Amino acid sequence: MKTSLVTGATGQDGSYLIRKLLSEGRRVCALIRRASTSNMSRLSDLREGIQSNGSELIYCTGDLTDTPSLMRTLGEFEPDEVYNLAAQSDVRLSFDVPEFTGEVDGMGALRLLESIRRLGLTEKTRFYQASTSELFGDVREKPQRETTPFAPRSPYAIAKLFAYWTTVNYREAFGVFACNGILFNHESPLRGENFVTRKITLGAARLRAGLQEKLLLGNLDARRDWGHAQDYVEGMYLMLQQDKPDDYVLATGEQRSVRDFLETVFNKLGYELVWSGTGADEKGKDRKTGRVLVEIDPQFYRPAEVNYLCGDATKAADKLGWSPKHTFDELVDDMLQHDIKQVEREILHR
Ligand code: NAP
Ligand code: F7E
Repeated sequence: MKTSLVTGATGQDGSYLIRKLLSEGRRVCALIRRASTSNMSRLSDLREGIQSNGSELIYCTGDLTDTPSLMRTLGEFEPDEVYNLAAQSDVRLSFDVPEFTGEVDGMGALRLLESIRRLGLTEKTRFYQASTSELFGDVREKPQRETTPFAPRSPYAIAKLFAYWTTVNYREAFGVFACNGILFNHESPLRGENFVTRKITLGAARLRAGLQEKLLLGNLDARRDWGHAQDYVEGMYLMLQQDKPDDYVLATGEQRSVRDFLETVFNKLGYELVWSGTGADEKGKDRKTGRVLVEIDPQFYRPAEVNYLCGDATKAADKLGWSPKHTFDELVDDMLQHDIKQVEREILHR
């Protein structure tokens, strides 16, 4: 049985990837950063131990800022694969905690790769690095692909740039089977509530139920290439099953603005947004009732914004046979239906 170690196991992608790896019959070591409060909500239905198909799930404790815990875990399990998904992944927050973000997102990848080397696992352990479309930042080309120059715009992206090149370097210098997945935004009902898509689907569901007055947002004109996280973990897995290590963009090739996302969600709930005002004074009102549903709060603006991202995943399609399965509409429906039910439960438990 092959063993896969997943860092960032409690996050959105970690929870989908663990299910994928278990379905492939793996022994999965899920690295958890233990805290005084539980962070296991996305894994609450997964029991530690042997699963019904013979695969196995093991929870282990570790932190990307703590080399001994990484050495201990890698040494104990000698995994065939490491998927490094752990990160301080909030771009806005990275401007407030730049050093911490660098430690986890940049140095964390180095700590893992150097531990693999020191433990003599360079020939055994394949490594996936969760790289990001944020590397393209102030984009130099449209759409963005593997050869597009990087132009990072945040401490998050700069830390991820360090991790990207560290991954390439360990592949070239030490022969580690190491891959960068340069993933464009991917969302799901398990997305953190601080990211804009989930903030909108949950906020709109709460607003309709009378639990929230309005939605306060930042830059509505930023454009993103949004896919479904379930499709993207398939691509991560495929990258480590190839004959040779390489770097791949995963994206849908479609881009929409935050405003488009908002209008789609509100339409599905029976509202029609009409816009008035400009900049921080802009408001979105319901056409029928005149009720203000959306307002701008400048605290959600970023010191430096990434305005436009749209990926070209041709290489992943050709070499991995990967393509996204969910449409944009299916993604929004999946998130919104989930959040409507979540709000109903919230009301029941009041
Ligand atoms: P996420 O939901 O924010 O999950 C991040 C995970 O990292 C959580 O499990 C978190 O644990 C863990 N973590 C944070 N700091 C840690 C540390 N010091 N040591 C160990 N674990 C730590 O992120 P995601 O959306 O699943 O994304 C997964 C990865 O892909 C991240 O590296 C992200 O930067 C990258 N990425 C994401 C996207 C996207 O659109 N989702 C696109 C491109 C790249 P806690 O539960 O303890 O906080
Ligand atoms: O912002 C704008 C904001 O925080 C998207 C992470 O997974 O994907 C994610 O990073 C856009 C930005 O995601 C609000 O200014 C407007 O332009 O949902 P987000 P992100 O920054 O694109 C990449 C690929 C990653 O790698 C990251 O880890 O939406 N926006 N108003 C807002 N954003 C937030 N969060 N909140 C607002 O109120």
